[in-house]
Amino acid sequence: MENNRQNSTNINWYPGHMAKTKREIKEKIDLIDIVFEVIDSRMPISSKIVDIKNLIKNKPTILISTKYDMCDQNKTNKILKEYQNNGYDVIPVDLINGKDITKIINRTVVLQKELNEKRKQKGLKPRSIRVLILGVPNVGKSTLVNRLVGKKATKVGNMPGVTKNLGWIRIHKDIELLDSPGILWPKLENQEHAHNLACLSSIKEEILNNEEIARYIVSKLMSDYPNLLKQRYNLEKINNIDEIIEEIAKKRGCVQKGGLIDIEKAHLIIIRDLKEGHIGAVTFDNL
Ligand SMILES: Nc1nc2c(ncn2[C@@H]2O[C@H](COP(=O)(O)OP(=O)(O)OP(=O)(O)O)[C@@H](O)[C@H]2O)c(=O)[nH]1
Ligand SMILES: [Mg+2]
Repeated sequence: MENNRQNSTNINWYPGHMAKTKREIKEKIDLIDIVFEVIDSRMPISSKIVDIKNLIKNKPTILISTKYDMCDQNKTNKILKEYQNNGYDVIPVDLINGKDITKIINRTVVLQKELNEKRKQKGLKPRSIRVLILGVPNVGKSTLVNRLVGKKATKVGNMPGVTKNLGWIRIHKDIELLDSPGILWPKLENQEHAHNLACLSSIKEEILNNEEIARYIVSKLMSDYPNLLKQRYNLEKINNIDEIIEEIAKKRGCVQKGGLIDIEKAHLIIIRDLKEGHIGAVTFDNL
């Protein structure tokens, strides 16, 4: 795979506002009981924040794997199984369909019971469990909040001493959610993970140009999903990235004035096709 990639930029991107986000999460973390850590099923490894454990002080975590409907389930299941083997509570979800939300609620209620069992032993009264949602950009955090909130939710009144500027929403009689999810950026130390994030999430604009993203997508499809690549663009042979992109450009009528091939337009088509799921169900991480 690596060999197929030509002229690839070394991604070394860590936005300045990350320090601020981390500080905000540190402020919030003592107010919450559990974390919904959101990852993308099409890249369950690349979209997971490596150093999250320190940040969330080992709070119990439910790993919510979004966009399960868009992923290569065989491949993704193996990775999610590995997380489970490492002690994670994992729930794959299709947030567009929304029926998986009940699983998240049920699992959270179990954790709430455990929390109150501990409180009881300390002589404390039972209370709702408080949840913070965390994840990389574009992973589905807002969609998840909207699904959880649904129509029934009500704003939670100020809790003395804890809320000040934070808004809590009651999403169930026993569950309260911090209304603004935390956005995290991975460190992008691993170049393959960085490229996966660039082509499957929304952070690409800042770190890679369209040509590089499109070329990476084609190289990844060549190695992992050659048949999907052939089918989508009706290609006979797929030996060389330049030839493939040129062929896609021709087939999609990407021509400039004077008949020149508009390769930039082809790049955009490839990127959009992947993003919108037109190429098929894919997972770009491998165990
Ligand atoms: N097919 C599918 N699409 C999803 C799913 N979850 C989220 N999406 C889509 O993914 C895109 C990003 O979702 P958001 O909820 O805006 O993601 P976010 O994490 O809040 O993004 P930022 O606020 O930019 O950090 C939207 O177009 C959603 O419709 C899912 O389970 N399946
Ligand atoms: Mg959002």
